Amino acid sequence: MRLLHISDLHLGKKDRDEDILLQLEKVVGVCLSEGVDILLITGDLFDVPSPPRATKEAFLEVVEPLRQRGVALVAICGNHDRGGLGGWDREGLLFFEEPEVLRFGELRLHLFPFHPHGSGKDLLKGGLRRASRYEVALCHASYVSNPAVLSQLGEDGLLYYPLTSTEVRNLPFDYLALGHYHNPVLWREGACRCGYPGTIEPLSFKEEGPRKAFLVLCEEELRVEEVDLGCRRAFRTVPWRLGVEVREEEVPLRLRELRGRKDFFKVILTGFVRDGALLRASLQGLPDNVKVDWRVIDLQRVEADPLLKGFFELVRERGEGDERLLGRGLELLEGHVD
Ligand SMILES: [Mn+2]
Repeated sequence: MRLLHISDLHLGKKDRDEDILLQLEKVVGVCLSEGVDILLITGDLFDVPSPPRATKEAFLEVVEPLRQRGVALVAICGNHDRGGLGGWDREGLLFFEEPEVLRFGELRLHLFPFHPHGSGKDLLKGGLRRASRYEVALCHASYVSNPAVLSQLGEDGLLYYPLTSTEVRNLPFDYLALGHYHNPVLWREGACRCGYPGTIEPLSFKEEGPRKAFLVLCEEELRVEEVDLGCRRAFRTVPWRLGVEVREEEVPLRLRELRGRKDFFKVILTGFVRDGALLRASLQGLPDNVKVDWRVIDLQRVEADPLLKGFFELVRERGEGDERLLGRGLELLEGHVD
């Protein structure tokens, strides 16, 4: 028995469906070439609870080759797509909004879809005993013992139903297929392997790095292999220090050059700028795929303010012309710096 685990597709996300569907096509290709029996989706298949009909149809069309080859598709809802698709059992696609146990020969799948009062809690209720050779659980929840998961989901206010390492360790599963955190993580808790595959296509600057699917092989023992999915449009954060990576007068042109690229860019602009207002004005009408994180020190404003100027000169005189020190000091002189 072979399973492929993906998660958090977020189909229906503004302007991204084409990329997500192309990545999904890649996933379907992996299922067929690897002889996968079941494709698992651990929540947030759709970005909203009631996706437009066209989005659902586009999804079904892409996964059609799976149906033709008898590959089952089991999806649970996440916090994004709960509440409109329950019972959407169509053409071999099983979409669950309530806990359930499915049996496929020697494999049992325990489903814990996202629920405002359940999910992680249902998973931990206990009473579960091993009754099959392979026991796999699907859950849309927050594994808080990983600092990256904790900080990112915490930052976004999405720490639904936290699960800890100790709790997971005692579960009677061979594999815990997780959804909710958007970056790939694969680890082991005692005898239980655990994995967040993350999104199949990056959807924000918090999703840099390659996208993955996890191939779960029910062999002598259960094994999990990573499958690299690459991505259609990457999110890239690039630091530009004025006078180092880029000259001040080149900034507008260099930013516009990024327009022709398919990826998304966040340019962190640091260093000293001779005239911040002028540079800012020249950045109007930036392409949609480019964001500027403006962290420069505007010498024009320093010049115009006796307090800032005094501080600036003092630091420079003392031979401590470190930009970070200057930047921090100027920031502390509140409101004086962009
Ligand atoms: Mn999600």
